[in-house]
Amino acid sequence: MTTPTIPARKPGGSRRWFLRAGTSFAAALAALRAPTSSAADLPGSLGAPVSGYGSRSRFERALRALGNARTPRSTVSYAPLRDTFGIVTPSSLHFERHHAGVPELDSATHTLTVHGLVDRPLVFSIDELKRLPSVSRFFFIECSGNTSSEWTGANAPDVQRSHGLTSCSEWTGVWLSTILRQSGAQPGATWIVAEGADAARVARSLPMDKAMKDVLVAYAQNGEPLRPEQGYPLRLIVPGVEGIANVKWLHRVKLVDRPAMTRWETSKYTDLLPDGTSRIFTFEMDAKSVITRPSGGETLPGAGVYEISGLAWTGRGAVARVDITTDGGRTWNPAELQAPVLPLAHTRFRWSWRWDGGETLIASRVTDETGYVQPTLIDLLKARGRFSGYHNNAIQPWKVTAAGVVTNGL
Ligand SMILES: Nc1nc2c(c(=O)[nH]1)N[C@H]1C(S)=C(S)[C@@H](COP(=O)(O)O)O[C@H]1N2
Ligand SMILES: [Mo]
Repeated sequence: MTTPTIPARKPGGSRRWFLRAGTSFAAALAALRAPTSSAADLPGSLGAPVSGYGSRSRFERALRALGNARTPRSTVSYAPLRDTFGIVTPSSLHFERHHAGVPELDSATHTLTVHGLVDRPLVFSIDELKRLPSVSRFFFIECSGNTSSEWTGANAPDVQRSHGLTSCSEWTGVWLSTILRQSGAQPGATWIVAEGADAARVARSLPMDKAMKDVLVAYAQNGEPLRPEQGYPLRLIVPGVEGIANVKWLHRVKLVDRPAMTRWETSKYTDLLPDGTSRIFTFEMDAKSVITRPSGGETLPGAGVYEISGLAWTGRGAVARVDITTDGGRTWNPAELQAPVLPLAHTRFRWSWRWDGGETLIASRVTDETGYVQPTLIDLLKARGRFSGYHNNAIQPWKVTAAGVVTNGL
């Protein structure tokens, strides 16, 4: 048997760990099992037949974690970020946040009304929307309440509970600008108000320039119609902007001359500051990253090489770099960014780590293309002055004990 050779890569490439480790990958892994005869693994009978709509292997168990257990009906569920790969969140595991449950809407009868300060009020069926020029893009959504547990010290046990209110999908639909050009906007129309057809009638105001720039009226997600939980049959995707603006079950867009000041942009989703002013209409999500593997709740079997992997994103464009520390912040090393690095989408990063078996803290820190650097929680608290339920984008450390137990390092 010959020893497999690892193709040479430029320094900084994906084999960088190998050069650092100065040993073979196999030796660096804690325990590799010797191969056994595979004959016993061969099935003795035919496998299952084809099926009309696929499902995952029964050996896979990752689930959304349901929040708000106190209330009779959970209104939030967290994506299992540790158990997802690449940059697309499977639709079945996309986080959920609904203020009044998931309405049952029929795409055959659902309509979108465009009215207010328009030249021509219009009503579109879903089929009519599908006749307009379509566009498909990868965008993340993040609830501005994501990571709120980490503000207070009520530290979440795992990355699902601490960071699972973000997900990334390929969305397909029509630019809102295409639709608004059909209705025509009157001169005073400086804002739009988008409203959902759920029982809460969630509605958010958006400035007209954003509405005309890159807002998507989406009817599909990851290659199939939207999931009911994600707004079937129609939702707004407002790239980079806090989750609540991404109005689900969209049935109405009204052109107006001022923001509507709905409940969802005043009493909610506003951060009161110590000086009595508030951060309101905080549209763009600040750059944020988190290591998803290894992360809270897992146990490393022993010293050796581990791939550190995680997600980074920013509401202001593309991720420029991610740095990793494995020594509690003394030194930082650039992680490899998995192509494609798309603006306003999750970016997957990875770095191979040779753990010496000692207790340490590991963390990631993103820098976005505007030069903004993800802050520590202490710096963020200094800037904001006090705990707020929203917009915590601080660096998330995970503590690794000598026994390999990974816990929240905050
Ligand atoms: N109509 C409507 N749109 C809504 C909501 C809602 O409750 N009703 N929740 C908002 C919030 S707070 C967030 S974070 C995102 C969550 O989108 P998702 O459930 O598809 O992850 O949808 C937003 N759009
Ligand atoms: Mo949200």
